[in-house]
Amino acid sequence: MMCLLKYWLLFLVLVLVAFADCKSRYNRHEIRKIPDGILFGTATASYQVEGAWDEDGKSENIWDRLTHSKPCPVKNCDTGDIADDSYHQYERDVEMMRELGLDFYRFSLSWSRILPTSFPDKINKKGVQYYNNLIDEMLKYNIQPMVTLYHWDLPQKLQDMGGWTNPHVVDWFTDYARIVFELFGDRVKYWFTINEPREVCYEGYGGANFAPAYNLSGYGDYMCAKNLLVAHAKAYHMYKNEFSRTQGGTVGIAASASWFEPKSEKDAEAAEDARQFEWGLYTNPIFSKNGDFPQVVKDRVAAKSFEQGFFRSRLPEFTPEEVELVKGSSDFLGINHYTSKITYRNASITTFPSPSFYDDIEALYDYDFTWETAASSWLKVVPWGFYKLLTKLRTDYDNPPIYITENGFSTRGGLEDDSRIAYYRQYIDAMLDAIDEGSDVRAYTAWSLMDNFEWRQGYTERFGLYEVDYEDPKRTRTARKSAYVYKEIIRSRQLDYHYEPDTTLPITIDDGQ
Ligand code: GBH
Repeated sequence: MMCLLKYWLLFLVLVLVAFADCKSRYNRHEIRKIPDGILFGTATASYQVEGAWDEDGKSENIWDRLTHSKPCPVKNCDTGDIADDSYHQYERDVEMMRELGLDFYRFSLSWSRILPTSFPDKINKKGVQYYNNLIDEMLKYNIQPMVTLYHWDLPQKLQDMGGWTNPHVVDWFTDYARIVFELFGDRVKYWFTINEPREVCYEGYGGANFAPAYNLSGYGDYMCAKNLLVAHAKAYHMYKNEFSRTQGGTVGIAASASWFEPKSEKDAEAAEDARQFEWGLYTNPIFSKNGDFPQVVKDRVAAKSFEQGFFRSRLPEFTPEEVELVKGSSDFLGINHYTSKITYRNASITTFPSPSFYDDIEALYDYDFTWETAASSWLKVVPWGFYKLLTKLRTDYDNPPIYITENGFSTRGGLEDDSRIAYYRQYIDAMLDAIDEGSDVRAYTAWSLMDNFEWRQGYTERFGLYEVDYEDPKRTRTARKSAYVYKEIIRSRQLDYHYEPDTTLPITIDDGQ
C-alpha cells in the first residue's frame, strides 16, 4: 500500500514538472535545429572600439567633442580615446571572429577618419588603409564584412552646421557614401547606411542623452528624421544606379525597435502609437506600401502643433517626390532589438513638457516587475517581445527580408556570464518561433564581439562575448563563457539549453586555416 502511494506521488510530481515545463515556453529541453542559410555574426561600432581618436589624420567627431567636454558627461569621465584600441589590434579582432566561427562581422566606418574635412576633397590614406587591412584580414578567413556607414560619430564640422537638422546633410552624406562605395565596394557586399535613426534623432537632437545633446524634443528630432531618411534613400539609389551592377552588393538600414506591450486591453492604441512614433517614424516611410511617415504621427503632431499656436506641423512634410524616393529604399530591414516596455495611457498624468516628442505620443512606459534586468537599467529580458515584434514587422510590411543587426545583454563584467547565455538562448529561440511562422530572417548579430565604450555609461556596462581589460594598455581580450556557447550554436546550428562548455580549455580556431 505504502509502495503504491509512493508511485502515485511520483506520478503526480512528474505531471507537475511536465506542466511547468510546457508553460515556460523559452526554457525548452529539446534541442532545436536552426534552419540552414541564416548567417551568424557579431557587431561593433567605430567610436566604441577603434580608439586612435586623433591619430593618422583623423579629425574630431561629435563623440570626441562630447566626451572631452567639461564637466564630463560620461560615467567615470570615460572616453573613446583609446577604447578597445582596435585601430591597432584588428588582427586580434579577426582572430576572435575565427574562434567564434562567424559568418560575418558588422562594424562601422568613422566618417572623420576617412574624410578629415568631412567632404570628399581630401581622403585620408592612413584611415582608408586601416579599413582595407581589417576587410582583407576578414576575407582571408571567409568572414563577410557587413559595413555601417554611420554609427553616430558625425564629423564635428558638420555638427557646427546643424548636423542632421540641416537639409544639406543629404548631400554631405551621399558624397561620403560615394567615396566609401568606391573605396571598399569591390569587397564589401553588405551595407547599412545608418545605425538606429531613432537614436541619432531622438537621443541626439530630441533629448540630450547622446551627442550632440541638443535637447530639442518635438522639433529637432523630427527635422533630423526627415533629412536622415532622404539622405539614406539618396545613398541607396546611388548604389543601385551606379554601383550595383559592378559590385553586386545589398544595401539597407538598421533601425532600433523595442516591443511596446499594452498594459491592458484598453491600452492597445497607446501601445500602437508608441510603436509608430518610436520606430514606425523611420520604418513606415521605407517599408510600408504607401510610404511617408505613419498617418497617426502626421495627424497627431499636426493637430497638436496647431493647438499649440504653430503655423505648421512640427513634423516636416515629405514632398510627393520624396515619398517615392524613400519608399522601398532598402533591400532588407535591419533590426536592432534588445527589450520591451509596458505601455499605457492615462490622461490625468501630464509628465512631459509641451511641446515635446513624448507629449506627442501621449503614452507612458513601464516595466513589468517580474522581468529580469541586465546591467543596463533599460534592458529587461522579454524574449516573447522579440517574437511579437518580428510577427508585426512580417504582417505590417509584407514580410521583408530581415537582418537582426543587433541583439545582446549587458553585465558588469566577469567571465562567467550565465545570464548573458540565458538571454541569447531565449532570444534566438523566440526568433526561431517567428521564423517557423514565416518571418524571413536572414541574419542574426550578437552585440557585441567584445566589451566596448557603452556611450554615456562608459565602460561600466559590458556587452561583450569577449571581456576587455581596460587596465591593460594592450586591452587584452578574453573569451567569456558566452563566447563558447555562441560558438557552439553556430557550429552545431542548434540551440541546446543543456550544453555546458568546458571553459578551462582555450577557445580554438576551427576554420581549418
Ligand atoms: C544599441 O542601441 C547601439 O546601436 C549600440 O551602439 C549600443 O552599444 C547597444 O545598443 C547597447 O546599448 O539610458 O534609459 O535613457 C540600443 C538602443 C537607445 C538603448 C538608448 C538604450 C538609452 C535608454 N539604446 N537607450 S536610457
